[in-house]
Amino acid sequence: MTAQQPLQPAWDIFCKVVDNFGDIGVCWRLARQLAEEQGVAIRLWVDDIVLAQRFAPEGHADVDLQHWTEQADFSVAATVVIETFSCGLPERYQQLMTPQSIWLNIEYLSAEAWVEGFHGRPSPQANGLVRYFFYPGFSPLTGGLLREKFLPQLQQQAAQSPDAIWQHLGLQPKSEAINISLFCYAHAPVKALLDSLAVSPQAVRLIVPESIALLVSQALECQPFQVGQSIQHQQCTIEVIPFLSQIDYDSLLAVCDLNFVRGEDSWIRAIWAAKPMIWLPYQQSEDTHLDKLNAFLKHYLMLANDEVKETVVSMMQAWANKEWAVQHWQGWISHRQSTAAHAKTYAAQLSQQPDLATNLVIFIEKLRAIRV
Ligand code: TRH
Repeated sequence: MTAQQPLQPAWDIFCKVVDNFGDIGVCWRLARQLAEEQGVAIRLWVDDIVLAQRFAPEGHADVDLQHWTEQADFSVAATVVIETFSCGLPERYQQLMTPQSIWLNIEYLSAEAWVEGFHGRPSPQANGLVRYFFYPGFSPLTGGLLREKFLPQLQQQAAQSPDAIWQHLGLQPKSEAINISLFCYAHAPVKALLDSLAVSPQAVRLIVPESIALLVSQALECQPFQVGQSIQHQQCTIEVIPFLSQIDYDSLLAVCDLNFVRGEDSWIRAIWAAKPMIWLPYQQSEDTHLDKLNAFLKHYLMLANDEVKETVVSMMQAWANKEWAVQHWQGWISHRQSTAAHAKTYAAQLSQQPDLATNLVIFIEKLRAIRV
């Protein structure tokens, strides 16, 4: 009786949590989509396993979540190895790899033009292995964007029965107010936003996930807000909600009228929600995050009319540069319809491109073909 041979895992994905939720957010979404849509069994190696389990408590039948530690037993190297955000592969693991191993590094997302020139390029390693750069992006010359097949159905449900989604999220339908979701970093001008919403010409509901509730309570110099709390701030009702599953967060974005998002994954989810959005990039040294913002604005507004261009640029720039004021909120309200129409058009056009998981599979099949 031979010892049970370890199952050959089809693909290994390595994820190192830098901070926040985006590293695990992107990796979990990719692993789940590869399993569900591409039929690939995945081993997902994560260093912060507690965060990963908190992030996806339900797990997934075809995603084997593994704790990436110094002592981890890799047993065998997968035929396809996906490193994410240049997290590096353990030396011990690289020693298990062979020249037949396919090693990709999925980089952070950027709308900057230089990405197209780096996507798909090989990087020969000192140990003889070859690592390929795989850049997500907004153009057909990049790896594309994560986009699951369930999204159109989710959006249709949000359009046809928003009340059912509000109930599912534990919130009362509030169609007479402008519903806004807020997800931002500590450096965002939250107090200025709250002050502008307080004097809004139309009632506003600001939905705040628990992970940033403290930011909002501090801006109002209140005791820390708790999940389930509803706080009236003049024209603005603030409602604190628990951290949602990724799918429920998609639903929230789809039923809101305006979404403030950040980083990488929620940025793309807001695009697919096809609603007006304000993106705050992850802050980087020498303000390089502002280059990323400008590159995205250029792409996002390529086909927009002047009114939409002016409104969206001034809002996103003011939000990123801590210059938010009442006129930004009032400006959006007077151009709400045109920015909403643009968001729908942009999402419809961008979703014509193949999604990242599909591009990944195609890229790997091409590599396999030239390796035989
Ligand atoms: O949390 P983030 O700031 O993560 C960041 C970015 O990924 C950034 O690019 C990276 O450099 C840095 O981490 C290290 O923002 P992001 O990317 O939007 O990830 C948040 C994830 O959390 C995303 O998958 C959406 C998800 N989410 C939920 O699932 N439920 C929620 O309630 C909320 C608010 C977010």
